Amino acid sequence: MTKASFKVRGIKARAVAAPVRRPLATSTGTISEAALLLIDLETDAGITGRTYLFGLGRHNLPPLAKLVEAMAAMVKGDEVAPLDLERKLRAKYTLLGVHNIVLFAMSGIDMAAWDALAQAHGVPLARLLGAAPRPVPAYNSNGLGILPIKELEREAVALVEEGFRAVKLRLGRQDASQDMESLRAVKRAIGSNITLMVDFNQSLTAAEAIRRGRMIDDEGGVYWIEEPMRADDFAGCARVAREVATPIQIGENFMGPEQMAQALAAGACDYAMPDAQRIGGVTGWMRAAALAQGAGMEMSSHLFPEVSAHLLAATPTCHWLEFVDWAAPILEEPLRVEEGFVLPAEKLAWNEQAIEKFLI
Ligand code: SMN
Ligand code: MG
Repeated sequence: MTKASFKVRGIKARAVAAPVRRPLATSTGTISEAALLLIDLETDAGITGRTYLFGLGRHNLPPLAKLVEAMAAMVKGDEVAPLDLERKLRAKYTLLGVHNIVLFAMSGIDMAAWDALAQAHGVPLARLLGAAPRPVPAYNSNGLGILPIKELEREAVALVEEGFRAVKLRLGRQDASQDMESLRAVKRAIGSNITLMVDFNQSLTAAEAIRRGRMIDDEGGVYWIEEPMRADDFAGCARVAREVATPIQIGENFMGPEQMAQALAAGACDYAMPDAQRIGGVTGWMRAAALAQGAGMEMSSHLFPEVSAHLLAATPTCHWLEFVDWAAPILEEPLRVEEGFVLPAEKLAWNEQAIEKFLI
């Protein structure tokens, strides 16, 4: 059944905190539970568009929900036309600045609206975007935080055994030699046939990023160095990218395609990995994908594997999907992983019983 035109009836936002299988310690803090805001965009066609936002911690969910509700009131009765919704909301928030949680809330509404459109057309999102929902290469990001060496070795093997050919290690300890020791331990544990990325979560200065980047160059075997320094200092990132041979990856903190354009113009990175919630949802992602194509740059995803699998299938320079299973407890069906590839799902459906249990 195809609905040519239908309208937003209301948007429901629910906060949940679901357990994660492994807490993830980064250089800036530990993710110990999945704090998610579930969005249901109800329409007059009887279709409900769904998505979730990531709150980092449960304390951030109430203000994010309030923003989504405020925006819901603005678009109530409007057509489910994501590009028009985006134009309207951007105009309404220009004086406040379309960044951070304002942009997250907009991205949530955008993703839910695209989900409703895909359902109305009876196709998965990738197809609506013009791509077959093909499997995309994925790395297992469900672990390898900043941990003692012994635990790292065990966890690295466990992550590979979950069916992946690539994993990501978090770095950014005070002591560079301990970081290097952890890197060598993980390399030993997984062998040279498994792709290994590292992520500093912005913890270094530019000078220190160059120093440690060169240590990693000398060590070898690292596929990318992610966010070695403050990710919005594009001039600084560009210096690091010039001085370090291992490719520099940034993008999870691009606030919309506009910022990504600035980063690319500055030469701030070798690879890009937008985050669906920060880049502007499906609409923002598709614009970012065109920027990456224009720059001839590989583009990966950050978190949100459920929607990112569809988006990457439609991305000309599709690179790696970051796989985390943090939303799995509240979904009807977990994402399918086969031989290191993630398969875009037919649809996103909530497990209402589980949601009741994890509701905040
Ligand atoms: C990360 C960022 C935010 C939450 C969890 C993990 C990390 C990643 O930077 O890229 O996985
Ligand atoms: Mg990262």
